[in-house]
Amino acid sequence: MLIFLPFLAYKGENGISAREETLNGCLDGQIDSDAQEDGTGDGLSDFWELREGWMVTLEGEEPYRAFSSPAHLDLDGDGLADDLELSWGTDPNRADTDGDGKNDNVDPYPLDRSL
Ligand SMILES: [Ca+2]
Ligand SMILES: [Ca+2]
Ligand SMILES: [Ca+2]
Ligand SMILES: [Ca+2]
Repeated sequence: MLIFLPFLAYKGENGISAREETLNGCLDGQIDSDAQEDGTGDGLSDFWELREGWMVTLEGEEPYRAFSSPAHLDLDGDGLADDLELSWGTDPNRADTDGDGKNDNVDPYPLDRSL
């Protein structure tokens, strides 16, 4: 049985419901008229940050998908903005992606905990 919840089901043009945007702290919390809305101005659209994300591949481990925040430029506070985390392939939710004790911004090998 399909339960139809109009409030949850309504999607803005970027494919994210107003409720989901609010829950995720999108800056305006409004239904978007612009599919490319980028609340943080980091060049990554809200939709992309919430739904696409990118793969994080730690040395010797299975890749996993990480999602950045459409409401924060640097959610994990490691000094690397989400767009830099993307280009480095690091996890925007973990200041120390590989868990070796050195934060991503000072770790010359942020995806290898042996280096
Ligand atoms: Ca953004
Ligand atoms: Ca960061
Ligand atoms: Ca590290
Ligand atoms: Ca490392």
